[in-house]
Amino acid sequence: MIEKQNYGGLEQEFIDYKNASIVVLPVPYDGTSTWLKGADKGPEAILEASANMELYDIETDSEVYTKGIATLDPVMENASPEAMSDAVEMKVDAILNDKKFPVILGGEHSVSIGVFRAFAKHYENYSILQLDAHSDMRDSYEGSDHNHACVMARAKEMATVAQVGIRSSCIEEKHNIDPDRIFYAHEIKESSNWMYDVSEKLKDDVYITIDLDVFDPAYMPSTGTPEPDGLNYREVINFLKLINERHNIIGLDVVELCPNDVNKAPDFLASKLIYQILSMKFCNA
Ligand SMILES: [Mn+2]
Repeated sequence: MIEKQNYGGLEQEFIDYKNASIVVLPVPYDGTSTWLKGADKGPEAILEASANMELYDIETDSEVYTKGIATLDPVMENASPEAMSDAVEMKVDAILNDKKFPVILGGEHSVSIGVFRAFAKHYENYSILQLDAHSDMRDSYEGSDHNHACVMARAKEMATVAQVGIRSSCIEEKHNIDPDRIFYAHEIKESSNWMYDVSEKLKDDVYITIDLDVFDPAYMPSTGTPEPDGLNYREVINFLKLINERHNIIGLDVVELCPNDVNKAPDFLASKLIYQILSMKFCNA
């Protein structure tokens, strides 16, 4: 019998939904990805890696799992990106009604659209912080406005956005991109103040959507559309520490892990990234 994976491989007393402060929702959807397929295997790979992680976080000197981390059954709606978004919205809405902190595991980036909609119901004035190689600002793509390439165009309709680590766009997206709210990877590398500049653009409540291709492919080769010249792990962690100090992080998704059978390091990176963000959020002394 295959045991159901729970994030962190935790003992029963820490995975009970009722007592959990944190809820992990896997969405293994890969319906609209355009190049390398396999993002549907992402959630399982993150959960598997997470069971092999040390649960003590050195930087915050804490064990965030003791706050309770429940892992829900995956959302399996596959009929269309629109139907999947509706199903995700319903689940996240329920998690927010229960006053718990949602962590969504993709799947490709289109899984975030339903999440944004659920947050818009609960937060009148929130910001969406995107970490990504791609601006994802197309109005529609391949016949759907719920395609992964349109995620941030949808986000912009619901919240103020800031885009970080971007290094790939198409010219048709330019009219949707606000030059004051996009922080290109090449500019970040030359700036000493970029983290504060991003923070200035964000409201108090911040939802974070992380497309793992924001990282340089040297660290994160397991994505559908890897782009050179990305951020490293420490840059991302230090940036999110600053965001956590200055803002209220209200939720998180980590998407586009396209796992490799041989190289498991990227799966561990994704898993630990989530754990470190949760440690900052819940255990920052
Ligand atoms: Mn991307």
